Amino acid sequence: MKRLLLLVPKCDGPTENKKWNEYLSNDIEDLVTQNMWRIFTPGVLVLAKLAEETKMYEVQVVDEEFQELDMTEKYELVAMYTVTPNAKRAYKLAEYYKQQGAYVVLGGVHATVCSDEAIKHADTIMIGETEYTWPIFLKDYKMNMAKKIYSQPLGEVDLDYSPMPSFHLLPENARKLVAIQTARGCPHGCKFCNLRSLYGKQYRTKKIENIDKEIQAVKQINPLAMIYFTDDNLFCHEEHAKLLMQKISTYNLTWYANSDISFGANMELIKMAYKSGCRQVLIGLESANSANLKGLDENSFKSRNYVNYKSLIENIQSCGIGVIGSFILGLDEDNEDIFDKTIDFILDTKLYGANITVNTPYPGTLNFKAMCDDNRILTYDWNHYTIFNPVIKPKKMTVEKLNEGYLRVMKTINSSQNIKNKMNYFKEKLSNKEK
Ligand code: B12
Ligand code: SF4
Repeated sequence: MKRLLLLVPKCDGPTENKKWNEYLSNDIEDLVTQNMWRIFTPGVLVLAKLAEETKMYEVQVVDEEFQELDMTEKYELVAMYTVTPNAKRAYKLAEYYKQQGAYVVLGGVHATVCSDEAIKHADTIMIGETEYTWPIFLKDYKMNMAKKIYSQPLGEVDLDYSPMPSFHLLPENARKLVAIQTARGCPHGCKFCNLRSLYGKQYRTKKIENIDKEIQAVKQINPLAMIYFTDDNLFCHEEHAKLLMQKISTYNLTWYANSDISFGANMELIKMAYKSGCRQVLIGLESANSANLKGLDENSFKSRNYVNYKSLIENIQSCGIGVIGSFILGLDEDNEDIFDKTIDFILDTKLYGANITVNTPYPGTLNFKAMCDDNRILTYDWNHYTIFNPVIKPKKMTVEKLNEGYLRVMKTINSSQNIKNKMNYFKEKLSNKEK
């Protein structure tokens, strides 16, 4: 059997000892890390399954966020998942494994949107989704006829053919919160988002029975596992979400998901979600400054909903589901008052969590094109593209002010007093619910 390594390289970060932001102190680095959901990157488990099915490979999966990479191990085939901030490390590892005699494949988001760059470092690159192309590659590779590029047209993969991910390969320390994807796509098309360059415009769902099988498989490796439904927007297809929740409501499952704010306007859906075990949703609120939201997504959905943000968050949280709001600081309409506005918004709404990022134009997005055209990109060193490190010149403030403000927002919302206030709010909401 040939040895195949499916590898998710870690993001090296902007400097040797700074993972997220080159200017900020180490305690803020730790806070950013603590605020993150730790999840083993799920795409490689799909490729693992398809490779296992050929019965020709001994498959190993490594996500460097969870496992140490043993550089003494030898493989015939090494395939890596790339996002923009791990691309440079992936290229370095590609050179290393090629020198060791391995055949190297690169895929995932970054290799898809920067294929001309990625191809210089790999024997083969896989553009886009790979349910159809990876098995073809494996056949070609077996016959020594592998092509340089395999490319999947956008939006054509039928998710009924997406195999059960090889959850059994997950390392022990990655079995607490496990990713399951139930659909691909999102109706909004935000300017800063890479989704459409990977999945196209269509919204595609998996069959409920297949999702159910995936949940059962996760429970087999850890009966207490929590599930993170990684769909980019779980509740945007109401019927699919309801069928899913009906199915899982008997399971005593705890689960998290990503959503847009329209979830907060649908009390029936919120109650079903709570009942079926949903305890946190991550929502891209993007900005506490409404001027930024106009035109941020295709139909200005976020701009139209801004006036209701607070009441919609209250609807969700009062039912016992914590909202993690995601914010981008340094958008084009932001001046220095955005920091106080963001702090006030977060404290006011008693958001369960806040994911504070800075405006980062990822290649392949409309935002990236606009920043290139305006000559505002400060560096093309992908290690700096962590979403917590300024890489463009903000319009209405300096980079220094953006960093100072970022620090202040993080310190304020994470102060022990503010965390205590928030926890008291949740205790009160939950005790009211029980009455
Ligand atoms: C869940 C999730 C996470 C989880 C898990 C990590 C992960 N990458 O999945 C967590 C919370 C840890 C996370 C962290 C980060 N994430 Co994230 N994440 C997602 C999300 C919402 C869903 C991914 C998912 O569930 N995939 C399910 C699998 C089955 O689908 P898939 O990944 O598309 O896999 C298919 C293809 O891509 C391909 N493929 C996948 N792996 C491989 C490997 C090889 C070798 C090959 C050939 C092909 C291939 O084939 C698969 C089957 O068709 C995506 C959005 C998205 N849909 O991609 C963002 C996304 C990948 N994340 C993003 C970002 C920015 C990050 C972070 C950098 C944020 C940060 N600073 O921490 C880190 C990077 C960490 C990392 N190693 O990926 C961006 C990446 C943009 C970019 N250009 O880099 C995305 C695209 C979000 C967006 N809307 O723009 N993320
Ligand atoms: S709502 Fe979220 S997933 Fe959908 S396009 Fe916007 S950023 Fe991407």
